[in-house]
Amino acid sequence: MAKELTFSIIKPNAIKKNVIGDIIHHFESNGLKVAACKMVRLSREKCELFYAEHRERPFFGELVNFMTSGPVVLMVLSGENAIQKNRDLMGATDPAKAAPGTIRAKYGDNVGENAVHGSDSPQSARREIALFFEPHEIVNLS
Ligand code: FUP
Repeated sequence: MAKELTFSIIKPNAIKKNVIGDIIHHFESNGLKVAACKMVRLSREKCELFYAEHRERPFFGELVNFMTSGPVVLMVLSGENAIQKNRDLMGATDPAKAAPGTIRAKYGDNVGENAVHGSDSPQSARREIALFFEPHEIVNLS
């Protein structure tokens, strides 16, 4: 399996819990490396663009309100099979259904405020990384 890049967000509820370090530790201790990282407050416009595929869903407004309610940490993660590995470490979308020990089981509050985002395919990863990072901001890790 070749090295892959994926996109990760530590969401506002996890930032409030002061667990940025623990979440990054989940990644680093499971073979993923942080290739880019910044803490920002998302604008509504950028957040709506990021979640465009969910625009017609009933939870869209609440999702954008939540994701713009406080700072988030945006990261590019690098490693073997990084997209699936990150999804496995996050756990199911609904924290109540997430396997014990996963990030969402530990820090998710509900299906909306579920602590972390991770790309679900190579296409999503490319799109999401390009939305938030310039190529020169991503470190080439070996
Ligand atoms: P995931 O890929 O696990 O982040 O899940 P989805 O792409 O299905 O959902 C994206 C985001 O929409 C979730 F992180 C939170 C939000 N969401 C809700 O608020 N309510 C729902 O019922 C489903 C998703």
